Amino acid sequence: MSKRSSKQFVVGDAIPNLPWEDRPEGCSEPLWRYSANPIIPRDLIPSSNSIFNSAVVPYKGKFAGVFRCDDRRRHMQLHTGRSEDGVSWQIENEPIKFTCNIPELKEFGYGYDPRVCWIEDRYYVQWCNSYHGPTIGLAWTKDFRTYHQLENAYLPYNRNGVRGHTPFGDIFCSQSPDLTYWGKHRFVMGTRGGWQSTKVGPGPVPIETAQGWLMIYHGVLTSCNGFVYAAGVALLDLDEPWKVVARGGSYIIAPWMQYECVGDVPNVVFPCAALCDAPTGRLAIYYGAADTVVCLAFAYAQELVEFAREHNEM
Ligand code: BMA
Repeated sequence: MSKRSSKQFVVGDAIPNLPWEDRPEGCSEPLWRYSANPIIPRDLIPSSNSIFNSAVVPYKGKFAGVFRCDDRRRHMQLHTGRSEDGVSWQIENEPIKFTCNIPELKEFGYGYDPRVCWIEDRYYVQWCNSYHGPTIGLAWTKDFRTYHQLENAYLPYNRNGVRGHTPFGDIFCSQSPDLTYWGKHRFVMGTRGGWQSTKVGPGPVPIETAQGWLMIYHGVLTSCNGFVYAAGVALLDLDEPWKVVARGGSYIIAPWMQYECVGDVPNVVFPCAALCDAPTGRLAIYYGAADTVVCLAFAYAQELVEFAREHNEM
């Protein structure tokens, strides 16, 4: 039975133990930060220089995830993490070693900015993978122990599903019947004014709602002191997700807190995962701050959709 027939606003499963804090009194923002941010310090594991831009999912009643840990050689690596409550994490000190029977892809160069998505019967991990330039790496796992690497989804100079490791970037949607061959590339959206004027790129795996796909995405502004990474929301058509239904002209989160403004790369918030408890529509959004630590923020899916509509600037 399609989950779409459900009367819930969000299509999906319940996560009864979703990390959550109520909106603080007097706060009218669409998104609010966890009061004990950051949840993961840069040196949680002995080898790490920084841990940020990471992806988590519900796993067997608890949580698991793939973490970006830049090590003290400043090599960008992916590590497995586990958590009972989604807030306190144990991250393996050894990076993930992908099982790969494609000779040309066996040599792992670097991996960063992972996303994790459940499809049918397994978790798919997608990350920025090095292959003669940054491209989109793909693997699946069922247990967060063995990861089976597949063909890269793209030619180099694509990542986050975003065009270009460049001073520019737009969001595209591509389709594949088998996760090897990709096509039907469709432009979704490009830059707009202000906080999203330099480039845009997708954030967490989009959330299916009764009104369309809720996409949280990052946008970049170039200030006189460099890039500023913020995040906003757009609503995409359910059946033709390259069609934008609404797009918020204002951000929902920008680097305001000290831990977002100070770090290896100042002024960065970079969401890579959003857990959603479908019956309540509560969202726990995981984001990297200042390319140094992992943070958590909360929102309601329905309010983010309303925000995109109310602040719509197509
Ligand atoms: C982007 C990515 C992210 C990073 C951001 C800010 O281009 O490389 O990993 O968080 O830059 O440095």
